[in-house]
Amino acid sequence: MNEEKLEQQNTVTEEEEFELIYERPVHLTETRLHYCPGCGHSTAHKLIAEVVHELGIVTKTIGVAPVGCAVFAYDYLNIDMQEAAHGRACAVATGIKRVLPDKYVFTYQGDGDLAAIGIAETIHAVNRGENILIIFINNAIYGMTSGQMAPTTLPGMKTTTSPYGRDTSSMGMPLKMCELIAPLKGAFYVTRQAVHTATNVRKARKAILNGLKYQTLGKGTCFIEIISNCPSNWKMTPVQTIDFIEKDMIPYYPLGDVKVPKPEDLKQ
Ligand SMILES: Cc1ncc(C[n+]2csc(CCOP(=O)(O)OP(=O)(O)O)c2C)c(N)n1
Ligand code: SF4
Repeated sequence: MNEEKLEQQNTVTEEEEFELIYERPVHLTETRLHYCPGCGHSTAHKLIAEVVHELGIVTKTIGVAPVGCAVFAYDYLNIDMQEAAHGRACAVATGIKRVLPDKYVFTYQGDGDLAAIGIAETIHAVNRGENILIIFINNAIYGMTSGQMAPTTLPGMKTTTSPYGRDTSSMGMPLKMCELIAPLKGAFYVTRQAVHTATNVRKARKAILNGLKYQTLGKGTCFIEIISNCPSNWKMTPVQTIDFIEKDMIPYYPLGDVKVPKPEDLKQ
């Protein structure tokens, strides 16, 4: 074989050399995320963008952004978004869905937003069986405002407002939102997922896919809790947060479905 032929044989095209196995979801904007390294919000955003793309519903989807670290979700998701005042996302989503029933409507809320100031809106929206998807990011703390205790803060967990650890005798037990709302008749699909490992990310993605798909049935509220990391306010490295989620968060907040539709409920 002459040298020229040998060179041709050894020259691989870019396509041959690199098999594309992952790319930035098309419905994420080019805006640089402000989230801290290791924060679960980025992963949750990515999943929403991917699922909306997979279902081909970007022009039919409207999200409601919270107050909290995810306040700029509307800058990151290339989806129609409406900002809601602190805790009011479920009420705003209710209005949007009732006026535009053919749209896929979801809220994206932290635990301070949804389980503290917005708990009334949340419970009443689910109790009415609003046909919306609620995505609830539980990082057991108020992230944006520098780490105050949330309703979801674990027993004994130190925060800026529970510096000696959450004392449940005076501060109450952490609220398990899935278990709290699942018995309501209006709750159609309730599940708790996480985004700290690849396997859990895949499961969380499937849950978001189901939550949006079920909306076309018009049979009630879908509620997806996502256990998420907050390295900055937990005062841990991103790697340490994975351990904390496994050893401390999941035993208190077990992962998995809390309420699933019966096969007959999945008929139009
Ligand atoms: C009515 C009202 N009260 C308080 C605040 C201040 N505030 C802004 S974000 C926030 C906490 C958000 O925490 P969380 O919902 O858990 O979201 P994270 O930042 O952890 O994602 C608070 C108390 C506010 N913006 N509006
Ligand atoms: S403070 Fe916590 S929740 Fe907020 S961006 Fe940083 S890691 Fe994420």
